[in-house]
Amino acid sequence: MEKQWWHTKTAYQIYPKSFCDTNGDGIGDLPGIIDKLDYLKDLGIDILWLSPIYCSPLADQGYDISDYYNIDPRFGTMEDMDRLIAEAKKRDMYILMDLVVNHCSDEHAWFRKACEDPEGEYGKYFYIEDCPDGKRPCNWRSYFGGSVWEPLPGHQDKCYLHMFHKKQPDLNWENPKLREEIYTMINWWLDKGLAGFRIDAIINIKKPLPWQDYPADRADGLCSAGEVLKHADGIGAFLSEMRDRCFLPHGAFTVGEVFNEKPEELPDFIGDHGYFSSMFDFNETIFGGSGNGWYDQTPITPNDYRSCCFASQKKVGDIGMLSNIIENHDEPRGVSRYIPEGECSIPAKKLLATMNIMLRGLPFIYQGQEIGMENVEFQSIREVNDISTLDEYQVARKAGLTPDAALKAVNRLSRDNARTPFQWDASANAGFTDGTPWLPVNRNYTRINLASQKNDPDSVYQYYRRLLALRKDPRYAETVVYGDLVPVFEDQDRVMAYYRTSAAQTLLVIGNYKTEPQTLTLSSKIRKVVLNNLPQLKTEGDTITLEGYQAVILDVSSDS
Ligand code: TEU
Ligand code: CA
Repeated sequence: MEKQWWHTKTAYQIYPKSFCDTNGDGIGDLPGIIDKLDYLKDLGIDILWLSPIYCSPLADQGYDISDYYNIDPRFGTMEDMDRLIAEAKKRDMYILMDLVVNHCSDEHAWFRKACEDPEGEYGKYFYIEDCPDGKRPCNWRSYFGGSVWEPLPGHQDKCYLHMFHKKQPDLNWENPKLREEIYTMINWWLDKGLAGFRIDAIINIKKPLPWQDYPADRADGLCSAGEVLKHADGIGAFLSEMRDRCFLPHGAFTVGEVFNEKPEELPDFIGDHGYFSSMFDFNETIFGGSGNGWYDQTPITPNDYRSCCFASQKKVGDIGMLSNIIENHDEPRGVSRYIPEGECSIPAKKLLATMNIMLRGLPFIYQGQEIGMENVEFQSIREVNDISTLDEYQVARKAGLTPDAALKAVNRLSRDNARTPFQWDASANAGFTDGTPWLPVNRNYTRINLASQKNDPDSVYQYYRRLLALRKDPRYAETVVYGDLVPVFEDQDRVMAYYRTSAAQTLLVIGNYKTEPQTLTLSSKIRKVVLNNLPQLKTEGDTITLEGYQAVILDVSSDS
């Protein structure tokens, strides 16, 4: 694998709406992000991915774009955006925007023109079909529930496709004119100085045509979008065209949100000349999923988490670099998901950080992860904002769960868990806003906030700073960034351990994922304890005893 400038970097996802509000309207904004650049630099962050801030009705929190060339006034102005890019550059930081081009908003001018003249030029930017008597072209289910077909406004005998929300009409990538519009927009942003993009739902842009039903997987007679994706071939033509027309000429960094990729396609996706620079590892997030819905998802155990991480590492090997996460804006908080209920201690949060950040690949920290933010606890479905969660609540209720059981089931996986405001301090609204936050702050903000951790050497925040620094420490960087990953102690219950090996060095990363101590026999001498989430490490001869949720990084390089 060829070395790239971004391999040594660390990335951070900002969900702008919940990051920092500077004008008291309860919505995070660009000036708030600029104010926090030094905080992020000090944390050890190089690359910033901003979830969408383009003009949008926010039906799907900005993933429904009504103008690709303008910043939504709720987040700020284009001058603010230019200032953010410039201020980041001054700090050797890089800005990624979210590229959402599987669909746009139904309030985009293109869709409005399509509704005026479905047979005209803009009608061909979308998938518009004749739907006499409401008959739908196929039985696909939207990610947000219900049919993917919606009556075209003003044309009851026609319908349009939306894989996501009905306010997110899919763009027709089979239309070269539409693709040209997209490439022009991408290059316009790259010419403004963006370092690249996170690429949203991009695997959805290729539909299996002509329209056809697939076996229904629920009583509603529909089939999942995931099932549809299995039948779509030829996406490479679009992705390679986008790479060659946009990303390559700008040397852009791109990370794909790719689900359901075909294993044999991996080199095409993230190899040296792949469509993208990297793609997220979602193996852990999709574990235990059920076609019946979130209520039926099997919780992931520590041993499952270990297996998922190692399977992804094995699958990718030296083909390219994965982007590793424990959470993002679509997922529950990682510490609430990957640490068993009742065991979510500070050492456990640090252990999870160690296990994930030390994997081979680019770490993507999600805002608030660095201070150990946890899931919210909904008291009522009325507290829920997320359209996906609201849909899954109805799915659970239709499956027979009581209101309380359905709420508890969707709370575990709700996207709102990651969308509550960043908890800066213990003041009103956790210092996020002087106004009323668009989504209530997690009630635990007086216990979990940055201010209480900033100057505490034993805090989760300070541990993240030490952990991230290893990627830039000349003593360890080559091994941490490029070292092979070799699992070890895989048969030891609730121990996650792996070597990171380079020509000159071997590091051993070990986590005791139990509350009780575990003793392990090492096959190599400990040269140095590089990092420890507890003050001490018990060793005796070639054994070590890890306390409950103790994680260590050991230099076990041989003398030769
Ligand atoms: O998500 C794409 C997606 O398919 C999964 O994340 C998931 O199925 C979806 O979030 C429903 O739970 C991307 C964005 O990350 C997400 O926030 C948007 O809602 C979606 O695309 C549509 O743009
Ligand atoms: Ca604001």
